[in-house]
Amino acid sequence: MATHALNSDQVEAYHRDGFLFPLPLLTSEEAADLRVAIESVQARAKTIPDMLPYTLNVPNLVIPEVNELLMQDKVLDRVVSIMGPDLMLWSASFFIKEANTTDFVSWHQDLRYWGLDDDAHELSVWVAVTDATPEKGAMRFVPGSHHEGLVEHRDTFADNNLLSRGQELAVDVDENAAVTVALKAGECSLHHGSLFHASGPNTTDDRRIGLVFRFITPRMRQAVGNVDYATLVRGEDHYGHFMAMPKPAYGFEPERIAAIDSMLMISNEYFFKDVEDKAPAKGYLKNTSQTAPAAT
Ligand SMILES: O=C(O)CCC(=O)C(=O)O
Repeated sequence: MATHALNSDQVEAYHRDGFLFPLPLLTSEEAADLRVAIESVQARAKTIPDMLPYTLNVPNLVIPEVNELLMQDKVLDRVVSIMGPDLMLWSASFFIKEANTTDFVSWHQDLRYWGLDDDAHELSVWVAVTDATPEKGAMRFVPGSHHEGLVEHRDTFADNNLLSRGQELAVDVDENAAVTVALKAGECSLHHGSLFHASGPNTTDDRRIGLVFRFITPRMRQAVGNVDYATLVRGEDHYGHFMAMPKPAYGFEPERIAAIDSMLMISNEYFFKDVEDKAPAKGYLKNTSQTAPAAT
């Protein structure tokens, strides 16, 4: 058995509830170091026009420490325990809630606007780079809601909603049944792509930094857009449904950023299906006030 594999009780709990937490991933010192690395790249990005969004939407391609983390056995062994040996990274992104802000995430299911064809083959690993307490806007999960399959959503495009379309579930949510996903810096949670989940604002004096990795199996297909990108991180791809993500642009090299931007523009086809006029002109950008510390 791989060193960091989940045990059978954990795998059963994931399938029953649609999530698993808390799982230790980094020590508090390692989490603090990761925060420094992230914030220093974001501070540098702020000095170059239009670069900050790439640190938020494709951090694995512009922040080396983020790419190193997602490739660690501590992450992949656990995902393999649930999804099987062949694994691709479909995306990575930040959910940053600045101190004392109203930013929130409405009740939603991740897979609603991703165009992917089978919710059994996607899983998110959400890493708490800082503590994620209820006051900081920890996520909330409704246990077992993933068994309902994908349900209707409505778009709100609310300014302080961190989701791309401000989308929210158009069905009743039993909020009393929800579980608060309180995590210490360095811990992570796993959740299923059809799970009902949400999170409230950060009412504290410090930022809340969440870093999420979305993994799929190679058999998944992009059913809404024409092309999609995912990079093999474990095992083999016997299907060829996805193009590999472009090379990293750790130095914000313009030609590499242009290739990343082409990938992001393609993802607008499914993120903004039927609301094409709302798609950003340059790559996909969350509807968000996420910022980064001032350049030093
Ligand atoms: O970070 C948050 O508060 C929400 C994140 C989320 O919805 C997700 O990772 O699917």
